[in-house]
Amino acid sequence: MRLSDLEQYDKITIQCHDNPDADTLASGYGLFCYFKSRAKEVSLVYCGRNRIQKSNLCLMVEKLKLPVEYIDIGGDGWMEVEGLLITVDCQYGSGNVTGLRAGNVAIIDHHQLDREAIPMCVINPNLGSCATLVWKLLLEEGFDIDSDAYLGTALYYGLYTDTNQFSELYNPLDMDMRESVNADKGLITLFRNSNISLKELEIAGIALIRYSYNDDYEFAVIKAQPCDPNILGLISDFLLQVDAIKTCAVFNEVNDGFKFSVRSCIREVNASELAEFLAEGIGSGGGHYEKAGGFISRKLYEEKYPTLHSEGYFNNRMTEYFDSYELIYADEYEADTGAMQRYVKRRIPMGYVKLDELLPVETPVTIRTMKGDIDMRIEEDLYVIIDMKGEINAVCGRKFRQRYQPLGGGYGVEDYLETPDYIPVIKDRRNGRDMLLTDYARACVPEEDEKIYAKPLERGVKVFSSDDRNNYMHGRAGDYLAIRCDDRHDIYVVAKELFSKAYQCE
Ligand SMILES: [Mn+2]
Repeated sequence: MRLSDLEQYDKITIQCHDNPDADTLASGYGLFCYFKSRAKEVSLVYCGRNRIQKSNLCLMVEKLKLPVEYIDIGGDGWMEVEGLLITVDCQYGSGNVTGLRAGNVAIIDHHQLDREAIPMCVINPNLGSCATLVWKLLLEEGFDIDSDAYLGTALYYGLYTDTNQFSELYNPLDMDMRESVNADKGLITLFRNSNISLKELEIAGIALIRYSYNDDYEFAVIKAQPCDPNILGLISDFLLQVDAIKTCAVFNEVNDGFKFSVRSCIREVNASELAEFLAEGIGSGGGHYEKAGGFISRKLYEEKYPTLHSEGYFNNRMTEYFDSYELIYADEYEADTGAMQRYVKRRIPMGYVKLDELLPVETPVTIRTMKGDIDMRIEEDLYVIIDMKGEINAVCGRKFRQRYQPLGGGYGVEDYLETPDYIPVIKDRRNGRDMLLTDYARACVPEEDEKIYAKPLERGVKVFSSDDRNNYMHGRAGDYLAIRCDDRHDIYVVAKELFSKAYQCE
């Protein structure tokens, strides 16, 4: 569905969820601006027991002149809206949005699907904020975000609050939105510093004295009282300051599940990956190396763990995480290659871009992929290889000519990328201009001589290579541990699904 599909309706009501937060208000306002520009009779509303009272939200409504109206329909009352009803940052029929009645309903949201999908909906649970989704929908229609003086600031603030001050931001589209909108930084600073109430200060204080601690793995877990999710980030940042605590998770219950924040200060634990692990199969999580967060859906949790209480779940799952892998430091690891098979890399076509043909030497760029950002400067004779997962790998010209052979043909995204959720983008940091790397790619194949020893992993590993001191490669049971035959300390992990496609027995 696109926004223009909804233009068949002349009367449109946009409904935020009850107890609105900055994200639902920003998203609603984005839609409001759009339909207004299409000369629709449009209103932005919310219901529920409480009016907006949090001081940052009152400021947001006032300073950004948000035309949001409160509809009081009482406990058992109901109201019918004419034309089209759009619920934004929530799903029609869910517990957190008081049911207005309408003949035609659309949903625009970034939470996990709560019930059956309806025909008119756009739901993308991988995004950090609904504001990002609305931004994308607006761009798809060619709508000029800057045509409204406040919209950029609203969208930016929506993302800011929904990702714990950008610290739990992990989707590349979210990053694109943050960088491209015009936000009034003075107003953002004002909103940001009106963020917690005295009551929340107390919640944070009580939470801090109720930690549980695991001294084998040096982690702490806290369940906080119901509170605004950004308080979780605040508590976990503080908790990590404790010398005995190397990683932590802080969570609480929200309407439809659990929100959580994760922090890590050791290189052996990537907070983003730990957050993903905590939400695996029942929600979504991610973020950065040191700060991350996520959401667990109550419905999925109760199906999977009908009798386990939430503190038990978080503590067990943290322990499971630490039990689930072995640490491999590549430069000192002595592999038992006798127990491994020899394989040779198949010659699968991939994409490559010669970067100095794309941008002048010395240009600072960021290459953004689904796995994260890579900052670099364009160098002479520098290449990037785009693998079938859309991940990129920078190589110098000498290595490129040694290891790859250009095919002399073009590069079709459909032919070479397996699941293009997000196509790698190269950003020129001098002017913020984005280019899709695949638009400039040509095809190549690896030379035949890459030989490895490999074996399927029985349990997880984290491989620390000597090239990159700060990151690790994570493998799970079933993935393959690979060691280059010509360099026993060049150790890496190949995902299970990729291995048989990329390697064959020698
Ligand atoms: Mn949201």
